[in-house]
Amino acid sequence: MTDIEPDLKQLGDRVVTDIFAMGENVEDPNNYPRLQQYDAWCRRVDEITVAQGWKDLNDVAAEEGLVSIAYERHHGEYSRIYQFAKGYLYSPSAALYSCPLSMTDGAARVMEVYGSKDMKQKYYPRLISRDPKVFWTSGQWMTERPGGSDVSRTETLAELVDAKENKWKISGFKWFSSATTADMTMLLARTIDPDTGLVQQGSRGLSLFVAEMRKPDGQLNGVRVHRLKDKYGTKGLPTAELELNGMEAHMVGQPGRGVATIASILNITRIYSAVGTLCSLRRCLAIAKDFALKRQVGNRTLDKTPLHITTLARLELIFRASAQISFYAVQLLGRTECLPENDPQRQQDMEVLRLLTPIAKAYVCRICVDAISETMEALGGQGYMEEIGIGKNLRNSQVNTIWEGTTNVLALDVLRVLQKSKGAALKTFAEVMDKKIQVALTSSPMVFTDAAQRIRSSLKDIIVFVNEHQRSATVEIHMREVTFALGRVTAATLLMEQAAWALTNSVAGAEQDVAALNQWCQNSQFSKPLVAVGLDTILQEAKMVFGPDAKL
Ligand code: MFK
Repeated sequence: MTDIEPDLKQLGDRVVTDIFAMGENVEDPNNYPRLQQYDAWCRRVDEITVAQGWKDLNDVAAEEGLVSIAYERHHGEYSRIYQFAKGYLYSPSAALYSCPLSMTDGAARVMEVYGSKDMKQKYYPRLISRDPKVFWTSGQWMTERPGGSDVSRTETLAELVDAKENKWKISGFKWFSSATTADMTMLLARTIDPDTGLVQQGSRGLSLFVAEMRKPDGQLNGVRVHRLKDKYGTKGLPTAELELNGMEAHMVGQPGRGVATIASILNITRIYSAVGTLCSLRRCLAIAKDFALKRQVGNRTLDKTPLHITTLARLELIFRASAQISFYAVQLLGRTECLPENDPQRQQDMEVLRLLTPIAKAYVCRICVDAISETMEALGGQGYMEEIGIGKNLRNSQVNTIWEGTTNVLALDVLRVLQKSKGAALKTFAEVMDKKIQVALTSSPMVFTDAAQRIRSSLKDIIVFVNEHQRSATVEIHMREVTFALGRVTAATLLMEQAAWALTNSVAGAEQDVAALNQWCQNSQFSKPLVAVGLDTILQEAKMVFGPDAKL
């Protein structure tokens, strides 16, 4: 482990020097991606030009091992924590290059778990290479015009060309393809039965495919770029609408299991979203804190102003809670990838991670984006100025509440886990949380009694609520609150684990850890009751808000 700290330190120095400059180059409006569809002879070329900084950020990512560390596994189950710690440093300076990296990471995992022998030889080594000349990035194409979250509406079709070679031709339209300059992509398509010509509808008719962006002669592989997206943020990242016309591809995993297989990518990119928003908050909070030390208001600096400092402390608390949740997900990801398959610890970790991932993405992204907005306010008008850098962090982070599943889609994913496991997932989750509380209580009973009582009571309320309502017709309405309540309680438990560890090991900052826990648990939002109301009442209340004549 002695190699990790110096490596993080050198990357920390780079993200405020050369990597920062690369990110700024990408964020310069003069360098935003451009699409040239035709050459001088009216031949279709569909060339996307990106900033030099974008290419440099790719090379840095490869050299720094931002994907590879997780797969080299030199540090066993801790490799994921090491990798994400580096991503955490890199991301706020890197103008969303973390987006192609997240999909590349997910694609590497799919190749490792589901790839054929050929795919493991051809793609896997490229996706995890540290050599920029060998390193490939991957896209991930799901969303189509008729549906984003509802992939059952997918129109793209896959026609079998050669069964022995597992060769397919894919045609359709992908509405959001991020990092369109990637070298390869993972995409969903609906297979045409070669015998009957029939196409199975619904999401169970979807399979996962891998395809290269270009053919060996350099021509695009049956892809036409219709246009680049004009997005609210992530401006330097090329996102495009693509028409696929006979794109050569190979099926990955079992036919009809596309959604379940691509979920391995989603579950990784969703953790990237949480960590990506978290580190943007860290960057913006650092700016706000520094400003508070220097800005004079009346006869004192802002950090001596009670209302201002209380506001910043609340944001710091949100950061700490979010850091605990996000890196707990990273820890579990590392363990599930490294422990032997038949290890009971692995089974338990997988169960907890499956429930935690949508909670982390939904809760952390939501509260951190709101908190970033407040850091902007903490600098007054200066915070609103582009040069300060909070604006671009806010714009770029906002996408994390949307892509790879919105807050509501993830809340419904939490419901999917609860219902599919028939309550077992929540039971395991509660047991794991309770064990952490017990360990903390044993180490310092006097310090943790009050917080432990509050957390246990909150957890009990959630379990009672879920058990009562998970089969009811109206359960969906409550899932956002249930998800957030689980987020709050997870953060509290992990803040307690952190404080207990810090006290036991006499670590500097232990007192702050205890204070953070107590403030989190005493916050009025923490034990916000979950209230069940009938569907009619909810609809009636919503309609009253919209007005009597509203069509909604
Ligand atoms: C950064 C730059 C951004 C630029 C702008 C971007 C803007 C936005 C661009 C996008 O559009 S990103 C959108 C990416 N799309 C998503 O994140 C999809 C969101 N929707 C979901 O996540 C839905 O929940 C899902 C598509 C997965 C629902 O699909 P189904 O087929 O209706 O779900 P179903 O039938 O419940 O599940 C099928 C199988 O997958 C089940 O397994 P079994 O067949 O074994 O029972 C599920 O358990 C499994 N599954 C679903 N989600 C899973 C999962 N397994 C593990 N983990 C998960 N998360």
